[in-house]
Amino acid sequence: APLVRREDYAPPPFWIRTVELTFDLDPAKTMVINRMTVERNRAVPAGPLRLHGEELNLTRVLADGQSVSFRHEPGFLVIDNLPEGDFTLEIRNTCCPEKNTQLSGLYTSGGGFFTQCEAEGFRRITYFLDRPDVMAVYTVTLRASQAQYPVLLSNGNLVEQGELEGGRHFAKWHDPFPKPSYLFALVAADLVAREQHIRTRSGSEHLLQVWVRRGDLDKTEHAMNSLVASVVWDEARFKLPLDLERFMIVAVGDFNMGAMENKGLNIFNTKYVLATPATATDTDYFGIESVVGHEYFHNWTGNRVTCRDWFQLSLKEGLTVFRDQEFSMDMVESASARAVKRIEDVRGLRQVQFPEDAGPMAHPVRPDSYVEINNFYTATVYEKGGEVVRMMQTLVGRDGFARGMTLYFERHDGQAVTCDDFAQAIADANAESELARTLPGFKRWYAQAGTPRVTARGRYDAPTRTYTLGLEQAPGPTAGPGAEPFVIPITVGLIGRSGRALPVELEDETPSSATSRLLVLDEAKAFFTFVNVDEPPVPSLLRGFSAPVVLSDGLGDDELLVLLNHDSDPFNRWEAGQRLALARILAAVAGDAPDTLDSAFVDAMRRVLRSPELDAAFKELVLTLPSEIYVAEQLERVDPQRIHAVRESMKAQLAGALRADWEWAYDTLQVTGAYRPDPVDAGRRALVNLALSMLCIDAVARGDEAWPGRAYQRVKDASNMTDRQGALGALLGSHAALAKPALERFHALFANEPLVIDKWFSMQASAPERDGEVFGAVKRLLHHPDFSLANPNRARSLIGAFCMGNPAGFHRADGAGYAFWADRVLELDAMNRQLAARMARVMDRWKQLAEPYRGLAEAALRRVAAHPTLSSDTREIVGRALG
Ligand code: DPP
Ligand code: ZN
Repeated sequence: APLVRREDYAPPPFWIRTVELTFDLDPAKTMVINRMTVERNRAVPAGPLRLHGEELNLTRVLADGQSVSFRHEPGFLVIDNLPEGDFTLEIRNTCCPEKNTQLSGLYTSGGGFFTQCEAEGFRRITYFLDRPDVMAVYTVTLRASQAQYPVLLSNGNLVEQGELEGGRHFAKWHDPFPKPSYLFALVAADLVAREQHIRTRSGSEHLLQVWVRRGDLDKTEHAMNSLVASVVWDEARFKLPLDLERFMIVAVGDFNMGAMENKGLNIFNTKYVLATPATATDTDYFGIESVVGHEYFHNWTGNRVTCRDWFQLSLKEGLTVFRDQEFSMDMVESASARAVKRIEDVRGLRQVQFPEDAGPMAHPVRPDSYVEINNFYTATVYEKGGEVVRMMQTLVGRDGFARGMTLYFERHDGQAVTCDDFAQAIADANAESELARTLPGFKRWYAQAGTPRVTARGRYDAPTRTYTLGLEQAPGPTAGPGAEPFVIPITVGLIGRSGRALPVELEDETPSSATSRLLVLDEAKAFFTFVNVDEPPVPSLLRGFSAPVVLSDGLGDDELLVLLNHDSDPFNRWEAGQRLALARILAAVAGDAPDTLDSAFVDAMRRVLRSPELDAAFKELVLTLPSEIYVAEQLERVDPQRIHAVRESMKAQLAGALRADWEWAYDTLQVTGAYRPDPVDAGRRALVNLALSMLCIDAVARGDEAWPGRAYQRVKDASNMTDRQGALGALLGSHAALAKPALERFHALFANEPLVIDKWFSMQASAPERDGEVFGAVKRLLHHPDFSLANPNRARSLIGAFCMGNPAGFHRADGAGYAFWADRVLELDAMNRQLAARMARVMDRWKQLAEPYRGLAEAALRRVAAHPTLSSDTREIVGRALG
């Protein structure tokens, strides 16, 4: 497959204005009639009509009712001799949904038909200009067996339905909004719906539906609540109403992604719909809320205004990630719970996006080229893109950002536009803002890859009571030659040694009592002088993680302890604790210090754990050591076994040194009463689960059976999945003998709950490795009757969880983990290339590895790359890794 370049974008020579699709649905051979009205785009030179098509059987082509000659080119149907002017085009083709293991286009799952068209799946259904700047109005008729497929859904509004002869029936849907083909969807299956009628602020009435398989209806309440909350929030915060009579969510068990925002007919992975307290954890509940929100918010940011081309993917994804993060934060009451969400989001960014941005797949938020667009649904486009939008909001303020959104929709509703158009609208609505002042520089966030480094050094001058902060930036190593400075918003505070917040007034400013403020670093280097500073301050920089950069401020333990104990910014408070831990792990990994923890650190952790002011959720985040992957990212040469050994040892020390404190937490913080997935209860459950895992680690080390016994009991009789999974994790994490019977028990309880069986696989695959036990278990689980490579959730739960989530299990000195990876990627590649390419990314950072890992990893990569029939998706990933 050729490289596609952003600079080669050209508007299409034809527009397709309306599409009438008729489907005769049959798993083995579905017939599609596709009638289009086509207009010539007179702004570009005339040429043949080149329609995308993939794995289709063409049966007929008529232009204005007459047959026309056509030819096939790889991936295209080419029609040369078309009528002058505008015309209708009718195409008939068939496809085979039951053989569609790629899960892109029209496929079958659990006896029903489902579609996934983003990014380029529509061309696997019929021939089309399958590109997002071609927007058409769709009318869709579905015909199928009434008994097997009683529910027939497509985008928009239901206009007609009825019976046909031969036990078949039909439904006709019309979507009044022009849309790109990637937003087309259909569903034909035996489903039931939870329904809710709502009346919005503006008084309009709508029907909301969540469609699931029979038997899953009792698991849809949270998804429906999340949908209602999303509708209310978007109207309240951005004045963006629901624009359809009917809004549907459909859950499907085989799905490559989390969910898909098809206009009016969102299709979701069951993982982001189905939940009961017995089957889903707090994390699952929050995940459902955020994904339901995300897809709903796409209705405006993505659907009403869409992307001109796929290089602009972050236009909708970065913005919609930002919106779902804001939604989740607005859904909680306390500032502390907002901060917890922010910390979790940043932790995810650093764990996944920072490594991506430093490795072979590094690309700008708006990429310049790709081979397979599916490979660019990345943490950079999504999460870093979300951070870019967040920085815009920081630079123009929350109200200013809302004004910018309003202008964006005034200008671009109904259009397919670019990231530049978005930034311009936000800046133009805020002409006096720092964003407007710095816009050309700010847009480098879209153009330059790599995580920028910011170095900060402060100097206090007692006689003049001033504090001068020098800030310097350098682009990340993957930014490319000639990278120019970024515009970096840095929120700062100054804190006295006793914890007092100091004023943050710059020279020549009118005095203010503010204790937090924004600095904008838009050059390579700048100095800021604070006045009226009564004592040498500890700087609290990058509060709330105000920019996606790596900060080096040179603070030592004493200063970090001041921040950990006193910072009014919860993010930096957490960060200070993580940095204290990270410094100790890194020193021990380097062999510069023993891996024994000092009392200053242990006491600080105890103070946090015992603090009467801090929330349990926050404590749990502070008391969790930085992950092995995050530690690895700080190093030039990575020995995953050494990192694992040091981290496990420090965890065991925290377990032992704080035993009485963990016991206290376990005994006093249990949640009683009915399960509610709110942040306060969830925080308590998280801390109790951490306490239990620490107590089990300590007990097993001492040969004490009591805590593992309690954990086992909890696996048997916990009243919710969060506690049950936490207890099972505690047994697995401490290598307790009771882990095995607990696993058996857990499986027996949930044998008929696929999403819980996914957890059962992934918990075993990500358990801390010891003597190859986990790897052995993973290999055995491949042959478990419940395992299937064809189901993406199941494949991810075993192979993904092991290769990505278990560095010490995966990076073996004998290379067997890499060989396992290569075998699975090749098996998957023959079946589902998107999923295979995703799994292939495990090896992104192989060049960082120390020997013998590095050489063995390279050999496995070369074996995959040499495979003769490798998909272009996986080839692009391994090619970049080796290149
Ligand atoms: N389904 C993916 C998402 O919502 C792609 N649009 O982000
Ligand atoms: Zn999205």
